[in-house]
Amino acid sequence: MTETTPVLLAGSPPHFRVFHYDRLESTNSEALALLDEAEKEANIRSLHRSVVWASRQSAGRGRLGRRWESCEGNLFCSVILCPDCDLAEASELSFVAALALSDSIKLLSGQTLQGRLKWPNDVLIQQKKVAGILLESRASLQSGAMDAIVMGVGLNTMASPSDVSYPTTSLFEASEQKLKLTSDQVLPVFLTALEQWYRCWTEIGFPAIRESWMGRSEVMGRPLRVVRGNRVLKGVFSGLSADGALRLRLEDGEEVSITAGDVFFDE
Ligand code: BT5
Repeated sequence: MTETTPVLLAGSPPHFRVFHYDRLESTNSEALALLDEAEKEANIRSLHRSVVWASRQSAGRGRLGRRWESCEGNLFCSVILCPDCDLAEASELSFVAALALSDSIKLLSGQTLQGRLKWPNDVLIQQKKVAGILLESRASLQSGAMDAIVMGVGLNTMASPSDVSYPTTSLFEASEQKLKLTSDQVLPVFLTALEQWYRCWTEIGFPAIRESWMGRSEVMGRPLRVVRGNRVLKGVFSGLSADGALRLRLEDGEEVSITAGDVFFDE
């Protein structure tokens, strides 16, 4: 853990405290380390709405230990949240983050780019991945119950890697006007959108998030392949279930709920 003090970021909503670092291995790891420190002083909740933001990231990670290629100039941040709920409910926050990213893309591009959403945690522009979300939870050493969520967000603003298995893009590459946005311009916009969707989640509830997410889904009604380990399921996306699982209508007409896996378009 590196010592740092909160920075004032123009345009950031007042509810968030942003800690800026020049370079980190992973903003998620730093956020988890901050939580470990706070637990020693029984002070976890003091970190609610703290944001770890790094200008450079050397070992960004995705789900299942995958690598997140962190190209220079892109946004890397992790938001600490302590919602009053259990872990299953807190996993809905990845849909909250995706909606905030999609709003941010629309706003930052002057409505010229659309961030479409792909289950479970991707944001796409023109069917290429522009952002990823990694939720990690922390359990209290004493009670074992979840006491905080780290919402890691990587958004390709300036560049995207070409040597990964899925097509990728950035706001710069995808926009006709070749948008050049710095992460200190992007982060306040994302946090403002996140605050709105977080409030929607806490005050109205997941059904509203689910509806909005489905409205922006890239995959509704499309033939998909869902891969989990060695298992491959083929079918058509038929929506999100009440708890955020992916509903897939299989070729024989049976409908199944999938809680984890990777989705590929099958066309
Ligand atoms: C994700 O995982 O998409 C979550 C990525 C979260 C990264 C942020 S950055 C800030 C915070 N700190 C961290 O350490 N992590 C978070 P997953 O669904 O497993 O997708 C990973 C896959 O996306 C890789 O295996 C590649 O195929 C692809 N990929 C890697 N880097 C990419 C990039 N920059 N843009 C688009 N796709 C990428």
